[in-house]
Amino acid sequence: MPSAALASTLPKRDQDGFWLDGLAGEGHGTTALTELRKQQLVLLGRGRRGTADVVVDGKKCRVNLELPREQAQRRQTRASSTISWYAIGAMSEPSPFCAEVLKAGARGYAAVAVEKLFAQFPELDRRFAPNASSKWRDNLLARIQYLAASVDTGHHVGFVQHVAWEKIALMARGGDEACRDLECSLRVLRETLAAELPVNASAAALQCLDLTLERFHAMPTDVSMELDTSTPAGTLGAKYLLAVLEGDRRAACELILDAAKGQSAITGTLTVTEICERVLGPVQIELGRMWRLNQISIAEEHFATETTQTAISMLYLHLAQRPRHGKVALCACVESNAHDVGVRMVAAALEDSGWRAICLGQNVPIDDLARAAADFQVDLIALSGSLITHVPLIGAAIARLREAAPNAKIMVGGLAFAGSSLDQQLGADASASSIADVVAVANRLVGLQTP
Ligand code: B12
Repeated sequence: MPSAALASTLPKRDQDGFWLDGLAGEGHGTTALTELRKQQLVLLGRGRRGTADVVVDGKKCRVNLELPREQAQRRQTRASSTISWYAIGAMSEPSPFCAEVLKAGARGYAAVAVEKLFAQFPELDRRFAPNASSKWRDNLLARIQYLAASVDTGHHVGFVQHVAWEKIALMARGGDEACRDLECSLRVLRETLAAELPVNASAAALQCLDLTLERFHAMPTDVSMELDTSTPAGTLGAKYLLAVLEGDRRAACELILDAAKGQSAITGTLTVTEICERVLGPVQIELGRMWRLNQISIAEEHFATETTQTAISMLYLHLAQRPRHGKVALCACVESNAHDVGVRMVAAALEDSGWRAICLGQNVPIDDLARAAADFQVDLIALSGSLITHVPLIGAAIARLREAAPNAKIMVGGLAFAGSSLDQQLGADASASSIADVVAVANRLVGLQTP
């Protein structure tokens, strides 16, 4: 389904030159219009032009799949006038229409792009055997989804960052050749979308790809270590990581618990919040770096993350025994986000300072989130997103939560928000980048003093 944000802006009369025969009149709600729009997008995504007959709400309707030329040109001019913004990494104008077209036609575009890619670089078939084309189809499909999320939010830099992440991972696995494959596939994707996307939907996607390609060669092929072993907390993190990589969960957790109990020879006493912020958080990021550089396997990353989750759970018993002030926070990752270490740390930090935190963890469907917010009568909702693809869903969740829990304040955070103003764009009340800031910001939002 199109996002709630898009659904709420759907025009009754078509502003893009589509005519909504039979549905634009009285008695048909947003759902029917949304469904009609979806069918238009699917057809456009498949490259259909002219008109088509579709059935919506039991009624046969004719939709126009051609746009008036002047409107399309005006949109393209407006979009291209914002190019200079991308150059400095600022936000662009969100293009939810482009995003919907991309999502609706993603499989088709990926298939066409793979055909072009293999026609231009026939050796890929041999190098990626067996099932070379299906591997590339999956790869391009995922890339189109990241692209859709970036144009949806106007945060084109999100796509650039994703490709930069991929470039390092590929460099570590296949060297220069793998990086060249990535660049070629992006060029072919651009070619494909330039030819296949409806003219009024292409500008944002092409600009995002151009920005990425422009920066491709400047993207690093290596990344430096996250843990700062010149500090006691960094040294503790390094010892913890070593114990984990040796497969010794108990030794790893004991190191962390010793710090919480004031028995660590390395750090002395650390609060739960300090352990999250200065020890376990950097360890997790270091794990990501090691995986990216092909130094550890997925199994090792999973075991380490699992151990970190255990450590966070054990720390729960060592929270400061502050009296509760009565405010309640709901902490969660929206659906499709599997990264819940950060949000668990947010919940721990809030609990540590007197909040009652209800942490729902990863991948929470929007309706259930809304129900929980209403049932627990929460004062604050903290939503976490790690990838750019999580951001549109957080936008949809905020819209839904404003109805379900109108008095609750909403905070967003996580890797996907780093260095952007996406929080304001989505209509959140605040954001915070570090655990230390989370409590101060949360307190301010609900009118509490931070000690
Ligand atoms: C562990 C991990 C996983 C685990 C997660 C398990 C779990 N239960 O959490 C698994 C294996 C599931 C996973 C999957 C994927 N991952 Co992953 N993952 C990581 C890794 C290594 C660590 C994440 C973590 O624990 N970070 C530590 C926490 C503490 O950091 P944080 O979440 O940013 O939270 C901090 C702040 O952001 C803030 N915060 C967080 N939430 C909130 C909320 C609020 C309200 C506020 C105020 C603040 C706040 O507070 C925290 C403390 O400072 C990162 C590497 C990295 N650099 O982060 C990659 C990473 C995030 N993953 C990545 C990717 C690509 C993926 C996958 C797409 C991989 C794939 N091809 O399948 C999937 C996507 C899954 C999905 N649908 O979400 C990339 C993202 C790159 C990009 N820019 O697009 C990264 C960066 C990988 C890397 N090696 O560098 N991943």
